[in-house]
Amino acid sequence: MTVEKHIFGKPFYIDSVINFPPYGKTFTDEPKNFPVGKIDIQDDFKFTCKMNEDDMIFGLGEAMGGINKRGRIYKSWCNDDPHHTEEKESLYGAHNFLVVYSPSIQKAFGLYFDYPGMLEIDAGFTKIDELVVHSEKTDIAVYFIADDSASPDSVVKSIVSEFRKMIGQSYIAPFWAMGFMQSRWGYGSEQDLVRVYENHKKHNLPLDAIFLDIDYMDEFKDFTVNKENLPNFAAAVKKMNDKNIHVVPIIDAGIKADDTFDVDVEGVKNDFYCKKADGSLLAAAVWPNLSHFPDFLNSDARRWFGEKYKILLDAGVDGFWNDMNEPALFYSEDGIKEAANKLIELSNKVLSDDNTQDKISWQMSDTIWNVKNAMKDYASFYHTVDEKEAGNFAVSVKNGKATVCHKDVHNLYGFNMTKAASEYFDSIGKKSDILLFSRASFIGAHRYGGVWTGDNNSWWSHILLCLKMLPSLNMCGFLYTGCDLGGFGCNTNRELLLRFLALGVFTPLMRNHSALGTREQECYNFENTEDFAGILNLRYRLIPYLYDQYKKASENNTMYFRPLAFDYPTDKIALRIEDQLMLGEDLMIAPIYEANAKGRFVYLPEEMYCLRSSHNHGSEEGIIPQELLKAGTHFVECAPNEVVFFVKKTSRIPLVDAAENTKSLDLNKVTFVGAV
Ligand code: MIG
Repeated sequence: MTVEKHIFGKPFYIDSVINFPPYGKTFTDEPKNFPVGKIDIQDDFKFTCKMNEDDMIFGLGEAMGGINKRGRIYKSWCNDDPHHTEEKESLYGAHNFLVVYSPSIQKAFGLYFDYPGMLEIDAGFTKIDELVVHSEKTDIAVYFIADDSASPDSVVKSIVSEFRKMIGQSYIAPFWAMGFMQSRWGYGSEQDLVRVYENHKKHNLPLDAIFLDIDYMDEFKDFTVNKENLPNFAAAVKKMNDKNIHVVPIIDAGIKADDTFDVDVEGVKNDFYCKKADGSLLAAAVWPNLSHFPDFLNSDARRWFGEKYKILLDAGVDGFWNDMNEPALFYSEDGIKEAANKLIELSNKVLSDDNTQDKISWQMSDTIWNVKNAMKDYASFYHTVDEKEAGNFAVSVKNGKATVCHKDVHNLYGFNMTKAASEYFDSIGKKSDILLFSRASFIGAHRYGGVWTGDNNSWWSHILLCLKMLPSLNMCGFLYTGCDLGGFGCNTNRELLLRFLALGVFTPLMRNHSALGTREQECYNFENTEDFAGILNLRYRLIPYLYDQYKKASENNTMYFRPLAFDYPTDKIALRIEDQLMLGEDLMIAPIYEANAKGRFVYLPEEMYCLRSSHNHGSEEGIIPQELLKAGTHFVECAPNEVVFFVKKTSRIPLVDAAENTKSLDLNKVTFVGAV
C-alpha cells in the first residue's frame, strides 16, 4: 500500500483525514515529487494528468454525471440548487475524492484534495484525455493512494478502503432509522403527525418515523415550537413514541435576527456569528427572514449551537435533519438593495430605448436570479478560527485567533453544523441513539451523520441519478444516505412512487419526502395501497440483514453499494454498467427507472438467484419466489408492485417477518432465501 501526503504552501487545517497511516509518507512543496501527472503551483494550483482512452474515474460523492465520472466538469461547492438538471456542476455536498482506474493494465490510484474552497475537477471535459484539478489557492494538501500488491480484482476496493480508514469510521444510525419514514414540507402540527400515523396504520403500511418540516417552528426560529400547531409538543411526541413512531424535526442553519429571541440574543452577546469585514454581523434572509449565521468553524460557537438541540431532545425527539447549511442565502441586505437599484436602472432604460428590450429583460431576470446564493455574499463574511488552523487562509490574526473569508472555506460550513450537533449528542452519550443527517457535507462529516441528496424531482431520471450517486457517496464515507423517494419537487404518480420505493427498499435512509404545493404523495393517497405495503414489507423483512451489511461497511471501511466495476473489473460488460449496483456481500440490485416498463434488461456477471417479491407473491406465507439465472443478460419482468433483486449463488439471506415498525420485528424468527 502506498499512501502519500503532499503539502503545498500552508493549507487550512481540515479534520477530514484523521488516521494517517504509519507507512504513509509526507512531502512538502515539491510538485515534482508527485507520483502521477503534473502539479503546477505558480499562480494557482493545477494538477494535470493524462488519461488513456479507456481509463475510468470513480468518486466525487454527491455529484451529477455517471458512476464513471469521465467527460464532465465538476465544481466542488456546497450548493443549494433544487434543480438537478443534467448540466449542473455542483450539488449540496463537496467530496473531493476520486479513483482513476485503467482497465487495460488493471491499475488504479486514488486522489484526495483536502481543500475547503471551490475545487474544479475537469474529468476529460475540456480535453478528452486530461484530468485537471484546479483550485484558486496554492495552499492545499493532496493525498495519493495506490496498492500495487492488490490483486486486479480488488485494487479499486483496496484503495477505497484505505481512504476510508484514513477518514475514520462512518456514522452508524440507530436501528429504527432503517424503518420507513414519512415526510413532507408542510408537516408541522400535531394533527399532521396523527393523520400520517393513522393512515399508515389503516392501510397496513409500516412506519417508523414522521418528520417535521419548518412549520413546526415559531416563525421559523430554530429550537422553538409553534404553540398553535403544537400546543404541547412533548405530549404530541410522546403520543407518537408510544406507538413506536419517532419524530424528526428539521433544524436550519440560520437563526432569526431578532433581539426578542433568546437564542439570537445569546449568539450576538457571545460573538458566535459570522461577521462582515467591518465587524458587523452578516444578516441574510432565509426562512425566518433576516438571519444570523452561527460560525460553525469556531469551536465555542459549535458547542453552543449543539447544546441547543437539548431543547428538542428533552421533548422526546431522537432524530434531526440539518437543512440550509451550505449555507443557503436567499439574499443579503446588501445584495437585495443592489439588485433593487439595478432593476430600477434597467427598467428606466427599457422604457426609454426600444432596441435594447430583449437583452434588458434577460438582464433583469439574471439580476433577480443572482441574488440567491451569490458568490459576492459568500465573499463578504468571515469566520474566526484558531490561528494554527488557518494556514495561509488567514486574512488577519489577533490573540491567537485568525479571521478567514467564508468563500475560501465555504465547503466546511455544513460539515461543522453536523459536527456541532453530533459532538453534543456524543457528550451526553447518545450519539448512537440519535438519527442525524444533513443536506450540505464535506468528507469528515460522514463520521457525524448521514446525508440526503436534497431537492430532487418526481422525474424518472432521478431514480437513476440517485442510484449513480450511492456508490460515490459510499466511497467518501457517507453510508447512511438516500434520496427523497417519490421525488421532492413536481407531482409524482403512483407508478413513479412505487419504482422510487423499490430502490428505497435498499438505501439505508428510506424516506418519502415532497415539497409544499406538490401532489400529496404519502403511499395511502394512491389506489391499491396493498401494493405499497408489499414493497414496504419487503424492506422490513430485509432490515436486520441490511442493517448488518450497513454496520459491517462502517466497521470494516467497505462500501455498502458498489459499482459492478469494483467487483468484476475484468468483465468488460460489468465494468461499464451504470444502472445496477452490488450491495454488501451478497446482493445485486437493478431497479426500474422508466415509465410503463414491464421489466428491464439485467446483466448478471455470474450465476445468481433472481428473487421477486410483491404482496401477491408470498409475503403472507413468508416465501419469496426465486429462480437461478445464468450469467449474462436477461430480460427480467417486474411489475410496479414488485421488487426484484439478485443474490449470489453461494449466499443465503436471512429474512424476518414484516411488522408495522422496527420495534415489532421478531428478530428470532428467521427464514432464508438464496442458497438454502
Ligand atoms: O428552501 O424546509 O431540501 O427538504 O422540505 C427550502 C423546507 C427549504 C429544503 C430542503 C427540503 C425542505 C425545505 N427546505
